[in-house]
Amino acid sequence: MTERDARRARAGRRAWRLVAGIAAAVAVAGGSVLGLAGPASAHNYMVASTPKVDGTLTSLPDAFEITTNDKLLDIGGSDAGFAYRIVGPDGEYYEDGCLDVDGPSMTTKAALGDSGKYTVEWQIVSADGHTVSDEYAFTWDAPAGFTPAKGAAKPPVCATAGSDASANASADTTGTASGNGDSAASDALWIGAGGIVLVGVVVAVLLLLRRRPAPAADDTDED
Ligand SMILES: [Cu+2]
Repeated sequence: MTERDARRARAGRRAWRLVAGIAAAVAVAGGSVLGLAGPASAHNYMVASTPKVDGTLTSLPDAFEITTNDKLLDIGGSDAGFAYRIVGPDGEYYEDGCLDVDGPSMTTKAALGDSGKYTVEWQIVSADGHTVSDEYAFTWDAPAGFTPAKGAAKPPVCATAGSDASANASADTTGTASGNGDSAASDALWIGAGGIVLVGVVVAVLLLLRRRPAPAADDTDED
């Protein structure tokens, strides 16, 4: 290769290294904010659930439940950062919008619709303050004589949150709606931030892969 080509190749590699370094730094910084770069063992993980992952329900449970390995962080009993959705085969939401966070467990109630494949979408706040979310499928095989409930196009807002006196002492009438709005907004924020970090990690990995020494340039195009 000519000297000019060699110089250009070196400059190119330097530029890639710089971009890769920046991307990696952004990913690490974002990851440490969200705890993604921290030890995975610090985060709560699901150890049991009703219904079970990929299980089949043949009768409506009193409550749907996610149980994790550690205490959940429910700051001020506000359920902030927690979400529990039961999505039907029609894409509608069947949970009642009310959450109960107790120790390592989160529960909600849902009246299911027609039989079929449902998805549980959940998000919890780990003991260390970081959110963890996941989803899983289960099959609803309704018993004879069951009257299917009607789903909601959007995740329902809990109608009775005001009865939780400790959490909503001063906000019986207006607190319910605004409280859930906050929660939905913070969910979106977490999901958005996680997505940005993920993009950063993917970019960094791609750039690092590209840093492999280039094969001797073939000069046929220029010289
Ligand atoms: Cu964490």
